[in-house]
Amino acid sequence: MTGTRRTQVCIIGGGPSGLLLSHLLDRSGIDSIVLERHSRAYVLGRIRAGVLEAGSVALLKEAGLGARLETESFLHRGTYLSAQNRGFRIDFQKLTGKSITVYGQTEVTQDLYAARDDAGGVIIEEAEGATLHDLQTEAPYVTYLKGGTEYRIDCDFVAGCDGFHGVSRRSIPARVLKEHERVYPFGWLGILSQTPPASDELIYANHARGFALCSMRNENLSRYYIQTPLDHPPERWSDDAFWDELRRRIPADVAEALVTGPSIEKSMAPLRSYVAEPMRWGRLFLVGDAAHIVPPTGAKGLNLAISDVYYLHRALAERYDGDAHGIETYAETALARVWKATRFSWWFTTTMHRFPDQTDFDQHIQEAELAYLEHSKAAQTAMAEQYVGLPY
Ligand code: RFL
Ligand code: PHB
Repeated sequence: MTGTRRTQVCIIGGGPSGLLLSHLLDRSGIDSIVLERHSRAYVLGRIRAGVLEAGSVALLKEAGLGARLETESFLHRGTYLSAQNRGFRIDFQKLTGKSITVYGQTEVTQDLYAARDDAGGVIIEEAEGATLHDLQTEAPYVTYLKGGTEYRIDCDFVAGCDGFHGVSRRSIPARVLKEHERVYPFGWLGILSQTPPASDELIYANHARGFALCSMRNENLSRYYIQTPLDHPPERWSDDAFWDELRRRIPADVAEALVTGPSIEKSMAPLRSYVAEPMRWGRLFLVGDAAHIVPPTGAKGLNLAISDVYYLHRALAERYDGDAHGIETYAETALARVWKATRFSWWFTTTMHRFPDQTDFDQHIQEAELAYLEHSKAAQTAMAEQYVGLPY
């Protein structure tokens, strides 16, 4: 064994959760090392979330990460929902006093890498085989391989920020770990295209042929999704077939004006709701997708990762000031918010998608739910309050 070093918090995973945690800890004078399995280029190449809650934006700005976010993001005061090719609007600003911000996860991650570089933060890329040891003791450590050599990091705490397929959650013994899961019988096929967005705000469309979403990154970069069966590989869908199917599902006037072009990225994402408990085991804390997954319909995944990081960084800062209450209650505090967002994402997913065994009755129920949303201020307020993000 060569190369042992020490840090206060060893962070597994250099996605948004891990980088943001490292950044916030640094601002509280707490030292950390981030271990990332992939290269930075790979992490930045993943096209994922597009929507930030008002609370996420406020946190990023307060943490000094607001420069590009301020100038390159887009404030959306509402969103459109559509049922059977007819759209209506939910006015977040009017109903809740808050808006959401369109700013890609890629941009957030890029800002975080830049901030860590400026502060001299340690991010070890292409770290393979991370293994977590002695998590139930006061002296946990992590080993990993880089370039064929094994290294060891001694630390006070380990933060598992390594996403759904990471090693951290699997380090909790099966007899302790409780998993709650719903897997949906469909996926989202997404494309990115250098075309002006179909609409000034997002459009979530329910249709008897399946769900569709019109989203965007900027004035000339659009992101679209259609619900497809899980066994449809992206290659099966030509660009033309994708555009034709999208047009069939969205409001008729939007479909007519839709500007199409070649896709510059095409990928398929399965949909699941998943929550693991506990989020703390000894000196290990699970954060973000490592602990929970929501279907993307509510745009909650990245935002939940950010709220977990907020709770954990505050708890660790208090702990280094001599108060352990925050780390003892981290799991409970984070999970309370996670379950509310899990419920919202499940509700929005089941309301908007076509299920393979869906009956005529089920379709009517969905349409009635959307008609109620269209005309009830109470229903719209409940939806808007959750979409813009519950407080933390
Ligand atoms: P990530 O981003 O998966 O990062 C985890 C990192 O850990 C690394 N890793 C390891 N490193 C070292 N050792 C190991 N053994 C490791 N195993 C894994 C990985 O390489 C990776 O870099 O988790 P994190 O940081 O918790 O962030 C979560 C978000 O990425 C995720 O919740 C969102 O992308 C979800 N999501 C959305 N969230 C939103 O808030 N708004 C949205 O609009 C939204 N849209 C989406 C989404 C996710 C999507 N997909 C593809 C799942 C749209 C889609 C299509
Ligand atoms: C996206 O732009 O990628 C996006 C937006 C809203 C969602 C999911 C994904 O609910």
